[in-house]
Amino acid sequence: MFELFFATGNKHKILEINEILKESGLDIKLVPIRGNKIEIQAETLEEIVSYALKQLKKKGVNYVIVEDAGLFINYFKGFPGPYSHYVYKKIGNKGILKLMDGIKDRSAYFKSVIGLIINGNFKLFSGVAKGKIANEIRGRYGFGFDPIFIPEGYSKTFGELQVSMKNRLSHRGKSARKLAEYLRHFFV
Ligand code: ITT
Repeated sequence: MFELFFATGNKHKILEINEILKESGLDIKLVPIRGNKIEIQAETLEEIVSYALKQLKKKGVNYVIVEDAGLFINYFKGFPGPYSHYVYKKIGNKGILKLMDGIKDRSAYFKSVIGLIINGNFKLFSGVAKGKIANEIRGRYGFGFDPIFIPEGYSKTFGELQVSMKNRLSHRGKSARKLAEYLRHFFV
């Protein structure tokens, strides 16, 4: 079994990406390394991930992934986007619902960018899930903004979907499948 480091402090991300790797038939185990994702404030997830990869390479980590994700609300021109972690910590789902109070355009999307270092090379894989902000908090699965995000074509929130179903529709499911596809070609 090949061990691939994952620089994250978020256990839900590990669970979700692990499931995709397993589904793809890859014999890869994600090994979390905490406190190694050095985040900068930047306008795009790609910049944040690329910076984190450079720092990891400087530390001599050769096989590693890092992921940055965010919720982009169209009415607010993409806010909180790359600031999602901070905004979630400060105002949470209740705060977002309050900001959206009375706003008709509730369209939003989640985006995930996974960065990989393999043999010293950098690769980025991204995925987007379109949907809308719910009117209330619903569901106990997942994490973060999951209970207020309804994926396009569905009525349930991500918070009401189990990991396997969220993975079929989600931003991270999409970026992780691209990663799995790349790794499959790399190892075969
Ligand atoms: P890292 O250690 O990997 O950075 P994190 O939780 O800080 O973990 P991010 O910076 O990538 O993750 O994500 C920013 C926030 O966006 C995160 O704290 C959640 O509140 C929210 N978020 C990201 N992906 C999400 C998802 O799939 N479902 C719900 N909320 C999500």
